[in-house]
Amino acid sequence: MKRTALITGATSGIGRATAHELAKHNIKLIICGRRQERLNTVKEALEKRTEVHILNFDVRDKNAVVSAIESLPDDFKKIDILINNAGNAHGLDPIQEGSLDDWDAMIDINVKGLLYVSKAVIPQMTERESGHIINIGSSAGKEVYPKGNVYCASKHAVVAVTEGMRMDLNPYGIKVAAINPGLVETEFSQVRFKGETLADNVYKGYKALQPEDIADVIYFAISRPKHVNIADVLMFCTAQASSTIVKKEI
Ligand code: NDP
Ligand code: 8X3
Repeated sequence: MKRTALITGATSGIGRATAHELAKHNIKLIICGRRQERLNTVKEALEKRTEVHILNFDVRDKNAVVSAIESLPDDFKKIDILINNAGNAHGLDPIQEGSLDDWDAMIDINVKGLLYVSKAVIPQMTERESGHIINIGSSAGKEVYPKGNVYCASKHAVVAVTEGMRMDLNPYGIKVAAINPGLVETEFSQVRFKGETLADNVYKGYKALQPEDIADVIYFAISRPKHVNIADVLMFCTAQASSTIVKKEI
């Protein structure tokens, strides 16, 4: 039987590339995000390969999360794979200059949003004693870098929540994984720098990871045999050795 995957943050970057990769493999998709037009465009492209359902909600809004999951039509209600990908960095400032709004956004979206969506989906997985949850963490969840403070904290939390989920869901045979990329060329830096030209320089002078590279690894993880769980992956582009070491040709 066809599996169904729910992907948060499917309007852009890693989430959108993952939706395309999974569609190639005939997995039914529930694509989520806030930008309705983007969701429509992504759905239209994916429908050539698989069935697609759109959920438009802000992961920060716990009532909206619950209503969205409850609204799923019968043929999309059974979620086999949950990909908690929605998230961003907001700002890159020393702690003493950081913006409270940016901090709220990162904690509310990257951490609390991931928890809300998981809470809405996990009960059906525990009931069936099967399922696969993939949380998109970051190299920033493994290592703190200057001015990364709250974004790094949010991604450290994702790694911790992933480990906690894996332990608590172990009796139910549910696979839980964190995929932790380094620099990936997406709209991430546009969001982090609020569209400023600073964002244009982030991926210059080297070949960053592409969203499709992360999608490949996600598909690898979800296509392993039942007894194999790819529990934790750290991915860098070849030019990157750590959060602060990137070999650039300028
Ligand atoms: P993008 O900015 O390209 O995509 C972010 C996605 O998250 C969009 O689809 C956006 O959809 C969604 N999103 C953001 N905020 C919300 C919200 N409040 N409610 C619902 N959806 C939301 O960035 P990436 O693809 O790079 O980021 C995806 C994930 O990968 C994030 O968790 C990020 O932290 C992580 N990551 C990124 C890296 C990078 O270098 N790019 C490296 C390591 C990890 P919409 O705006 O339509 O709601
Ligand atoms: C995104 C990678 O290095 O900007 O999580 O934190 S980084």
